[in-house]
Amino acid sequence: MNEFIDSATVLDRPAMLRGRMARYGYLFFRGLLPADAITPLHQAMMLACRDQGWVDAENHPAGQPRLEGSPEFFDVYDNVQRMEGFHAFAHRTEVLSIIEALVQEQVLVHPRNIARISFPKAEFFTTPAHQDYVHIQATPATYTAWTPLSDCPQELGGLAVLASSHKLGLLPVHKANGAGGLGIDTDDIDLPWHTTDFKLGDVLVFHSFVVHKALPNRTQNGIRLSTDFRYQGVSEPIILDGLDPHYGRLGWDEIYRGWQRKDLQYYWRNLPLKTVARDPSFHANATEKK
Ligand SMILES: O=C(O)CCC(=O)C(=O)O
Repeated sequence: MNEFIDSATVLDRPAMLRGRMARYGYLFFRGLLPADAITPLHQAMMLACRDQGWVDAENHPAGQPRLEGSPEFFDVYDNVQRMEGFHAFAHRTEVLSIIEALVQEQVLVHPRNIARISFPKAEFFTTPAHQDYVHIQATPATYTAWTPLSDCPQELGGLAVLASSHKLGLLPVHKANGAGGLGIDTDDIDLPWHTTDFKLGDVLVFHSFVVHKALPNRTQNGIRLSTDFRYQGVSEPIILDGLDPHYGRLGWDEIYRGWQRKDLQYYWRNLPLKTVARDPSFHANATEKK
């Protein structure tokens, strides 16, 4: 795997950011966010794991790996979705300015914010190579910001991008284990994978057509916590359920109970959004994995 190209040095050059995104399909920023913007969320999520007996006092996994989407997963994940700090983290100005440079208009932060909890000893469930568009839909000009909530060396299961693969258009999908449940066969694609040993504060932004995957968590007892948030320009259409909480289990009223900040609640309702229905055919037509 090659090392990511670091765009932290060209942060204040919007045309350069757009140029690099057009060329590689991603922008990586070393040290974009201060540690104190991240560690409280890491601690809160670990505490939510500890409350349910998923981790011990050292934050080491207790018992079997918990897999996203399994019934017990929601014992913790519903509580993460309730956290004001988790949703507020999607609105960091450092990230919003980058997206604004890309879309060149007012930014819509998708309310459907996602956190990942990746256990060791669950390699089969590592997020497969995929393009986000099949899940997000509506407009290709959607960007994901992926942020690990701690240092994330490759062995803890960071994210890797198939550089420039957004230029290949939409690729066929097969059913797969791991987040999203859809994978792409990349064996015959002659493009390089880029990744890094992520440090606390690093942020990876990528286009919805770029192929990316998680690396397996090969540590003995480390849990990788990360967030993935989506952004687009307000004039682009958005899928209707992109305005719902991730997994749609809780209503926003339930999630917002006890929050301090009103400006982070229902903020999209004041925007002139164009919503479109979800196209179910990506999942419906996915082939079995060879
Ligand atoms: O963090 C992960 O394992 C998956 C993140 C990702 O690829 C995505 O949400 O599109």
